[in-house]
Parts: sequence; structure tokens; C-alpha cells
Amino acid sequence: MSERKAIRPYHHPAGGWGALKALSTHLIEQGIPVKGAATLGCMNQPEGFDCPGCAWPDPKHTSSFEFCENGAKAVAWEATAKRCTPEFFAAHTVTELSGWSDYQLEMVGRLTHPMVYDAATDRYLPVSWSKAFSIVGRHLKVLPDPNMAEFYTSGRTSNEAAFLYQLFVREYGTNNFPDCSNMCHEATSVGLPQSIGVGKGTVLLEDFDKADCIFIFGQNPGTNSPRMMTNLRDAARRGAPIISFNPFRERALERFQAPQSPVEMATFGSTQISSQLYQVRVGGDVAVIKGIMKVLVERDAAARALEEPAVLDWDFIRGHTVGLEALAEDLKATQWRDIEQCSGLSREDIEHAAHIYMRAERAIIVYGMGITQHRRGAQNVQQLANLALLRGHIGREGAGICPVRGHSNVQGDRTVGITETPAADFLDRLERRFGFKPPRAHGHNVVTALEAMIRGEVRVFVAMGGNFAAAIPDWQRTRQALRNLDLTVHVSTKLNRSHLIHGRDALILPCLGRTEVDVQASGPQSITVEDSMSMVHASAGRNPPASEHLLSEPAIVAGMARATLGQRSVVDWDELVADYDRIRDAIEDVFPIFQAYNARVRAPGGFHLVSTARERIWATASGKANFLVFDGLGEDRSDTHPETLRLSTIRSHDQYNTTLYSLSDRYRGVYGQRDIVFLNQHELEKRGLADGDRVDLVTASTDGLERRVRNFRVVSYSFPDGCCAAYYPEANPLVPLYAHDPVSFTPSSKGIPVRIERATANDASGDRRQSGE
Ligand SMILES: Nc1nc2c(c(=O)[nH]1)N[C@H]1C(S)=C(S)[C@@H](COP(=O)(O)OP(=O)(O)OC[C@H]3O[C@@H](n4cnc5c(=O)[nH]c(N)nc54)[C@H](O)[C@@H]3O)O[C@H]1N2
Ligand SMILES: Nc1nc2c(c(=O)[nH]1)N[C@H]1C(S)=C(S)[C@@H](COP(=O)(O)OP(=O)(O)OC[C@H]3O[C@@H](n4cnc5c(=O)[nH]c(N)nc54)[C@H](O)[C@@H]3O)O[C@H]1N2
Ligand SMILES: [Mo]
Repeated sequence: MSERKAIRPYHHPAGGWGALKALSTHLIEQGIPVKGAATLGCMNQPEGFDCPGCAWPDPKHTSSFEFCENGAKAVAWEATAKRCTPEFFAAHTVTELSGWSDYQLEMVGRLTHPMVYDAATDRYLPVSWSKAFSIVGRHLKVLPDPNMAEFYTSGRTSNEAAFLYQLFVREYGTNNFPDCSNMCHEATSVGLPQSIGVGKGTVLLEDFDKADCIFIFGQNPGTNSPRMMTNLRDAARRGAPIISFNPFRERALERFQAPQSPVEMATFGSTQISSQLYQVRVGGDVAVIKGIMKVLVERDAAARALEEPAVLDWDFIRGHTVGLEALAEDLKATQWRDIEQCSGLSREDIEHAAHIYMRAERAIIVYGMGITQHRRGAQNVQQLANLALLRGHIGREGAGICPVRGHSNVQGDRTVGITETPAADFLDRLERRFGFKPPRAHGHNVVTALEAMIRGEVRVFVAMGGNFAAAIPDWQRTRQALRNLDLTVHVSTKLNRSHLIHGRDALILPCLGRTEVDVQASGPQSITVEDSMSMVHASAGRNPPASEHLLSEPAIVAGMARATLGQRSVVDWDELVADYDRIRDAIEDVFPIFQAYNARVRAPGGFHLVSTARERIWATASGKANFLVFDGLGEDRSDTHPETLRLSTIRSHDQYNTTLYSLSDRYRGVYGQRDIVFLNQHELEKRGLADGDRVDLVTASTDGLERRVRNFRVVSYSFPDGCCAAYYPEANPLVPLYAHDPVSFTPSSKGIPVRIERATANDASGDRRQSGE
């Protein structure tokens, strides 16, 4: 953390020695070099715990330890020797802590006691669990309408905790489940079912071994799902082309040195990953995809006229899809001039990519936030589905669509009922199993919850994990709304910004982490999670809890439920929490896809949840897979001001969402700072700016409100024209709450129109900016 500010290009491959060095620094910083290493040995092992980092699957959870720098950092972050104790809170008022940076807050260490806010002293004071639960119960019981409370979930929560949480909240009477996935892959959950009938990916890990080519749109595996690098490296070494579309030349998409490979490590060798890396404009993906599809459709027509083999998979298209005619019409009408302008790529480049795609018998299409976090995110996803369908790449071995999920159990939380739009048959089964009437009206997602808060219609906010106040858009308005609440409750492992932006009453409820032993009445428990490829497996911690006062997430949910619902509850909360097998039995009763849950999850590697699309069964209204047309090419046609740039908010290599491991971003050559904006030399010169200048970024808002971040350093970088990038969460004040996909409500964090002005204030304090004040 003593790293000096610098911008210094990184010339090494991703992974390798640089990763090992970074990790050892991090372990020492957390005070756990020895324990950390032992803990890491149990990660993703048959009897160990699931990595709390990303949702990328591990080869059957049976292999030997696979080194992953960022997974290791996530573990070390949780297994730290540092503690955030009542003495710490006694020594610092909330006002004082509000001036600390996000990095400083989490570095205090693991929370040890339940704490309640005391307005008289402006401090958090220790409180007993029973008192804490009764405060929750008191506030929830007096609300005239259960819909005046919001129940947030962050995707680290286990299936067991998530199921109990939705049970409690639905018995209480609302479907208000804003969820981190509303800011993440909601575009997938909403967009993909219309195309192929499921809102999840269709590939398994073994498909990566069989793919002839892999296309990666807007996803940064070297940082955000590093275990995927093993699969990409294997594919590259067997000669399968990997084609990436990303405004950044992300290092891991270029070159990777495998820490697992003694030869690469000893010889300082590396593997070239992408055969082509196209620097697409921010928001230019649909233009690329349409360009590729245009080539496919035209070449197919030409080939068939000459009686050569078809390019499209006509058996599949005729047997399994509808809507190709309309798509082909649209592609015909789409001009190359517009495709080039919107994507920032040449026709030649796009044709080249199309030819690689055309030649592949089995293609995997991978994507991440570069596709989903846009104003037309759900439609972006559907265009990728079109591309896969044209050549029958769904439901074929070695091929498919692969959304890379974020949090380690964000997919599982959805599967077990964390959704603001529950299906009627799920609610019917819940009602039959438990005997209460769940609410039928749809609830709030993140955006609509914040809108309701701003209108003053919400009184209580409960968060199962996460750091809501930092992850959300439009801080100036949304944080004020959080401050106006009667009660905020955070189930957390570490101190974060959300504890400081609190309601009149506020609770911090500290929970066990995934690396820790969870003992209940029947003995030690394991929890279960679902990865990005719908594999469900068990996870059991080994470390002693960070404090004897911690409760597990399921126990905390049960405590809140008992205090809120009391005698009127039809659920025996104690019985369920005593033995998590009983929670899994209940999940199985409500969700038939979990049949024989307890037995199957005990098999090494767990089990796969069926995906209909993988079996070429189409759970859509038409009963077929649907080709869907995207009107036009661009994201948003309203702002054509020549000064406007498209801002993409991105992650550094040293952060986990709002958690900062350091202020550096090694692969992009940034050290000791995060208040920076990347843009290319051409855009700089147009504005009379130079590398190192200080600027303000100002949103081109349509509602008349000013959204500005101050005094960012300009970094001249290889980046497409017309766009720029800055780090999340520092740039979140620039994302207007109204800027979201109208279909999936995903905030457009990767496509905000901004202007750049010379800095108005010469204030170098990052803290004030980070706290958004
Ligand atoms: N270490 C670590 N691991 C993580 C996380 C973390 O913060 N740290 N977060 C977790 C979570 S919750 C998630 S959702 C995932 C996120 O993982 P990713 O999906 O990889 O998310 P980002 O890093 O936000 O952005 C992805 C990439 O999109 C590119 N990009 C930006 N705009 C565009 C665009 O318009 N088009 C295209 N084609 N590309 C674009 C960026 O340059 C970046 O390389 O990772 C998960 N894993
Ligand atoms: N501008 C912009 N905004 C974004 C994004 C972006 O790319 N750009 N990305 C969005 C995405 S993809 C996501 S997923 C969200 C993330 O939003 P969140 O999921 O809300 O945020 P995190 O930073 O992952 O939450 C970190 C906190 O989780 C708590 N925690 C960690 N482990 C545990 C645990 O085991 N149990 C419990 N109960 N708590 C735990 C700790 O207290 C920690 O401080 O942010 C979104 N916001
Ligand atoms: Mo995410």
C-alpha cells in the first residue's frame, strides 16, 4: 500500500512471477503469510471451501490446488489477522470514519461484534444479538406495508442462506429483492430467455477442451476469472483461435504465463492468448456482431447459389428456430459504413473475424460486463445468441454461449428464489410446501428500489452482504435517500462505506466467512453454491471463526425472521438452522431440479443443474429458439454532441468490486492511484490536453442535474476514438440512475456520455472523492 503514484507500462505477460510476487505482498499485508498459505491449500478441494472470488468453475473440485492470484487475494482478505473491534468503533466517530477511503475502511479487518449506531455519540456501540434482532423486528413490524422495506442480496450468499432469506422476506410479505445481479448479469437473465429459453450459459468446462474457436466480448479473464486462463491457454496451445473484442488491450488477453507450468515459469516463457484482439469502441459490440452475421448470411447465400456447402446450419435453423427472415432483412439493410463508424473497426477486420467463426465447427462465445452494462444490454446479449444460433452452436458439444458470472454464488441465489419477479409456479410450490401465501405482486430491483427510496416510500433497508452504497449509481442522490431511512441493516464481514451512509437506526451484523467452520446444533455444516456453468457443489470452511461472536448467515436470517414474524410464522426456523441438510430438503421440495440434493451434492464435484437449451429444448413462448432483431447499431442515439465521450467504468486488477486490495492496476501500468481517466492521444489533442493533466469528468445529463468527479489524472492510452474509461466505484457519481436498460434495468455503467473539463479544484485528496461527499 506504500506504492508510489506512477504510470509505467507493464511489459510482462499476465500471471507468472508478477502474480506470485503480488500475492506474497498481499499475504504479508494481511498478517497471515503462513496461515494464508495453509488456507489456500483447502480452496476448491473436494473437502474444502469454494473460492469466495469469482464464479468460474473449478475442474470438478477434485484436482490439485490451482493457483489464482485474485482468488488467493479474496481468501486472504477474508482470512486476515486484522480485526475491527468494539474498541476500534469506540475510538472513531462515524463522521470521522466517513473521511477514510474505502481502502482504509476494509483494511481495518474482520468485524467481530454486532454493532448498533448511537446518534448521541455518533458511534457504533456493541449490542447483543437478541437486542439487534429485536430492533430489526420492531422496525419491520410497524411498517403499514411490507413493501416499504427492501432486502438486498450480494452474490456471495450461499444457497442455504439465500433460500432462508427469501422465505423470511416472502412470509413477511414482499418481493422487494434488489440484488447485485441487477447491476451485473440481469441483461443475461432477462435477454437470454427470450432467445433460448434459459437465462444462463449453455457450456460446461469440458466444452472448452473441444472448442475450435473462442470469441470473448467485454470480459477480462486475467483479472476477474483468472482460473479461466488455464482453459484459454490450453485452447491457444492446441491452436484454437481466440478472438477478443475489448477497447483495452487487456494483458491477459494478449499473453499469459501459467504459474502452474514449471517450464513457462523457469524459462520466463508465456503463451499468446488471443490470435486477434480488436479494440472495439465502447458500446460498439452490436455493430461488430451484426457485421459478422452479415458476412455469414451473405456468404451462405453465395455458397448455396454455387451449390457449395452452406455456411449457416440450416437443419438446426429449420428445426429449432424462428425469426431468421427478419434478421436477414435487417442485416441486409445495415450498411458497412455505419458498422465501421459505430464499432471503430474496419470491414476487413470484421470479415476476418467472421471467417474464423465460419470455419469453426464448435465455437464458444464468452461475454461479461462489456456487453451487459449498457443501455441496451439485454438486446446486446440477444445479438450474441443470434450469432451462436446461425451456426447451430447451442446444444452442441464444444460450443455454446458463456456469460461469465461475477460473484461466486450470484447464479445460485437466483436459482433458489432471490428475484423480484418470481414465477407463479415457484410461488405456488412455496405456498404448498410451507403453508403461507407469498406475495404475488412483483417487487423492486436495484434501480426501482432506489427510485422508491428517493420518493420517500421506503423506510427499512436490509443487506445480506455487499456494499450497496458504493456499488450503486448516482451517489449524490441515492446516498441521500439511504440516509433518510429509518433503519439500515448490513450483514457483513468487513467495515465498508455502506455502514457509514446509514439510516436513523443502523445495525452491523457480522457473519462467518466461507473459509470458517460453521457449527450448528447438529454439528459442523457445509453450504452449497452454483458456479457460472450451473455446477452445484458443497463448501465447508476450515478456519476458526474470526471472532466467537459471529453467527452464520442462515442463523442471522432466522434471528431476524423470529423477531419479525414471531408466533405468526409457519416456519420452524430453529429446526432448519440446526441442520443445513433440512434447508436443502426444503429447497428440493420447492425446486424440483434439485432432486436428491443432499445425496448428489456429497458426490465429488457436485452435480449439474439441467439446462434445457443445452438439450435443445426451447422454453420460449414460440417453443423454438428466437432470432431477435436489434433496431439500429448504437446504444443511445440521443447524444451526438461532438465533445461527448462514452465512459466505461471498469475494474482494476487489484480490486474485488468495491473492495480495493491496493490502489494499483499492474497490467495497465497504473500504480498508487485510481482517480484517473484513460483516453487516447488523438482525443487528448483535440481537447488541448496532455498526459498527466488534471481534469473533471462531467456527465452529459438529460435531467439538468450536475454529475461531476473532480481532479482526475489524464492517462494517454491505447484506446479507441470517442470513448474513455475510469475506475468503478470512483466514477459511480457519474452514472445517472435513469441511465439503465429499460428491459433489464441494468445500469449502463459501461456507456455514460461524459465531457472533460480542465480541473476546477486543485485538490488532490482522494478520500473526499471516494466517500462521494
Ligand atoms: N478479481 C476480481 N474478480 C472479480 C471481480 C472483481 O472486481 N475483481 N468482480 C466479480 C464480478 S461481480 C463480476 S460481474 C465480474 C466482472 O468481470 P468482467 O465482466 O470482466 O468486468 P469488468 O472488468 O467490469 O469489464 C470487463 C471488460 O469489458 C471491457 N469493456 C468495457 N466497455 C466495453 C464495451 O463497451 N465493449 C466491450 N466489448 N468491452 C468493454 C473492459 O475493458 C473490461 O476488460 O468479475 C467477478 N470477478
Ligand atoms: N459503475 C459501476 N458500478 C458497478 C459495476 C461496474 O462495473 N461499474 N459493477 C456492478 C456489479 S457487476 C456488481 S456485482 C455490484 C457489486 O456490488 P456488491 O455485491 O454490493 O459489492 P461488493 O463490493 O462485492 O461487496 C463487498 C462487501 O461484501 C461484504 N462481504 C464479503 N464477503 C461476505 C460474506 O461472505 N458474507 C457477507 N454477508 N458479506 C460479505 C464485505 O463487508 C464487503 O465489504 O456492483 C455493481 N456496480
Ligand atoms: Mo457482478
